[in-house]
Formats: sequence, C-alpha cells, structure tokens
Amino acid sequence: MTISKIHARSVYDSRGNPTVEVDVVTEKGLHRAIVPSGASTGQHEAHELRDGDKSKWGGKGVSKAVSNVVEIIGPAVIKENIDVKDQPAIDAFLNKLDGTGNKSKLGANAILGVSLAIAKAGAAEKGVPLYQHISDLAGTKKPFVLPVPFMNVVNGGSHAGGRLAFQEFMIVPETASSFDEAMRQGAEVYQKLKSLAKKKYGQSAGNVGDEGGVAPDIQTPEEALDLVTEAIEQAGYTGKIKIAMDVASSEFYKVEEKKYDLDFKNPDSDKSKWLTYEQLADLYKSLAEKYPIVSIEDPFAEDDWEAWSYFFKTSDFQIVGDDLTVTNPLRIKKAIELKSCNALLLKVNQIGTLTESIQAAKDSYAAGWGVMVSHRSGETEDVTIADIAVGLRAGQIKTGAPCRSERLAKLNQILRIAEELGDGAFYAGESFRTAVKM
Ligand code: 2PG
Ligand code: MG
Repeated sequence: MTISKIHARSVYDSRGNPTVEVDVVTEKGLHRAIVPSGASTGQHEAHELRDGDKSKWGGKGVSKAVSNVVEIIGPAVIKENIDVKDQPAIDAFLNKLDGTGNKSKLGANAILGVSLAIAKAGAAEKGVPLYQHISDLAGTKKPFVLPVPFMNVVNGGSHAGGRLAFQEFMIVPETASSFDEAMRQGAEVYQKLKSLAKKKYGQSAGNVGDEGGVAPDIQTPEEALDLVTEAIEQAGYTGKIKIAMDVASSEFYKVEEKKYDLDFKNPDSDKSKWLTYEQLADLYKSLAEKYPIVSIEDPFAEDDWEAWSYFFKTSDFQIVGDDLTVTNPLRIKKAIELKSCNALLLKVNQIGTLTESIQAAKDSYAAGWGVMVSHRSGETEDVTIADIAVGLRAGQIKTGAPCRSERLAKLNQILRIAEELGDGAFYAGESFRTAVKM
C-alpha cells in the first residue's frame, strides 16, 4: 500500500515539446502517467509550468516541473503515507502542498502527473482495471457505458496551417450498434475523406494537422462541412453519422472590438468582415439547418458570457463549454447559473487533479449536462482518458482522428475495454448526452 518511490522525467509530446512523465512505484509495480498539453488553451486553465528559458526548447522546457515532483511533491507524498486508493486524500494533499488557487507554485503539469500515476497505483492495489477504480471513486452506476468517439477529421484553427478559422470538424457515429462498429465506420469515412481532400484540393491536402485530421487550405466552414458530408456519403453512412464542431472561438475573438475574426490567421484581415456574436450565432444556425450537426463546442469566447446565454436560448443541440468552463467547478457553477451551455468538455490538465475532474463531471451531470472527455492537441502514448471516459460513464470522448498513434492509443484502449467487458457494457450511441442515466 505504501509508495516506495516517486520519480519524474521530461519526455516529448506529439508536437515535439517537452512534457512531464511521472513514475510511482509500489509493491504492485511501476505506475506511470504522462501529461498532455494544449495549443488553444483557455486563459482560466490551471497553470502549466514551463521553464521560460528561450535558449532551450523555445522556453517550453519542463525541468522546473520535473524537479518539483522529484524534490518536493514526491518526498512529501511518501512521508505523508496516504493510502494510494484514497484519491480524494491524495489530491487534497497535493492542493495543500501547492497552496495556490491555480496550481501555479508547483505547476498543474507536475501535480497532474502525480495524481494520475497514483490513481493507477490505486487501481493496481485493488486489483481492478483503472476504469473500474474511477467508477468506484465517482460512484457511477453499472453497467459500464462505452463512449461515442467524436473523431476530428478536418483540422483548422490553431491546430493547422491553412486559413480555416474553426478548429475541429468531427464525425459522430452515434447510430452504430457498438463501439467497435463506430470505429469501423469512422475509419472508413476517414479514408474516403483523405482521398477526397487530395482529389479536390491537391496532394498536400492529405497532410494532417495536430489531431490527425486532414488540413486542406480552405477558408469557410461550409467547405469543410461539404467535404465531410461527401466523405460520409461515399462511405455509405448518410443519415447515420452526424457532425460536431469545436469552433475554439476564443482564438479569434477581438476583445476590444467585441468581434469574431474568421480570417484570424491572415495578418491583413479585413476588419469590416469581423462578426458580432449575433452574426456568428446566425451562421451556426444556418449551418445546423444545412448539415446534421449535433454538437458545437466553444461557439463563443471564454469570457463572452452574454453571447453564450443568447445562443443557448435558441438552440436544441449540444453546446459544449471548453475554454469557458476549463473543467473548473467554479466556472461550471457560473455557466450553470447563467444558462451558458449544456455540456462540459472534461480535460484533466485544465484543472490538474483526478478528484477535481471527477467533481467537475458530477456537477455537470447534476445540472443535466452532458460530459465529453477530451485529449489535448499535444498528446502522448498515455491512455488514461479512455479509462476516465468509461469510468465516468461520460458517453462521449474526443481524441482526434482515427489517425496518428497518440490519438488512436485512446481509442484502441477502449476497444480493449469493450472486449474485456463484452456484454457487461453498452455503447452510448444516440443517448450520448445522457449516458450517465442510461
Ligand atoms: C480543444 C483542444 C483539444 P487544445 O480545444 O478542445 O481538441 O485543443 O488542446 O489545443 O486546447
Ligand atoms: Mg475546445
């Protein structure tokens, strides 16, 4: 039950930037976690500690965070001798040790690595899979529910080089009969999409963005949606596979003008074309009439609360808060009160511990919201979020395209879980927004 060693090192994420890896050793063996990192990060996220020394890795080194684990957190946690199965006590201790509201002293990346590695140690101690341990911690009911994979097949925004402002166009295989089948459908559509993109926009359009989706140099959301729609049709899934978007609009919100710039990657962007939130809301409504859109994430900027409430009143699809809510119970509370959205994007590194992430999901469920567990654009081979999605009964996971191993690692892990659970699990399917109650 006791931890004999906590060690950390700097490894590399999928964009080639340094990130923190933590090893926790107990009698049951070695338990390891690697921390992901975002590009379109919300201002209100917990603090990711980077060295800032521009002469190395452009300032992105994590040697301070690593030494905080090795020299401060590790020795303190071992000395405290907390039961590794007691995740709330572990995470409360980590928060106390840090002592700041946003984990800026020790770094959310240092703290999260320890929190997740200890969760794995806790599961091993109990002799159960990680998703089972997380389900116990969250108190979710059984049987297990396997999430719908929201697969990001066209990459734009800050995740790709082209002009496209909206960040993610996802396919949603919600009518598949099982998770395995959803994966097959998604993979088939993806292959069609790749050939189609090359045919329409030239060979280079088959190159992929940070999350494995194609990244043709197109400009409008309609072009992207037409491409996805055609790929769905060619694969034979019209009417069966739906579409979701992450606009990530904080990336192109002009705070002073209170406007949205859909040409934000162009330094000579024409200001007269920038949109008010009402105009952007109208654009979403017209897109939702034309395409089978079931979910829109971050339609408005992280502090444009008025826009969120305005849009919420008139839409019946899922509206997901990411930069708005940053997996933070205080921001979630505000969004519930102001009726800003009806789903949470859950990213463990936005808040920095497993216990607070579980709390964020529970608060969201209590308000009748959906929960989508999410990767970051900078990812690794760590698959913890797959177990979190199953353990929390989230019913939805987004972890990129069915392409690139740091994305597929999570989806492959769910395939293993599906096989292990067999008839002991349902696929969330069309009930993805209310999977917790299935
Ligand atoms: C998002 C994410 C993940 P990032 O905006 O939802 O897709 O991107 O990790 O860059 O914040
Ligand atoms: Mg997002």
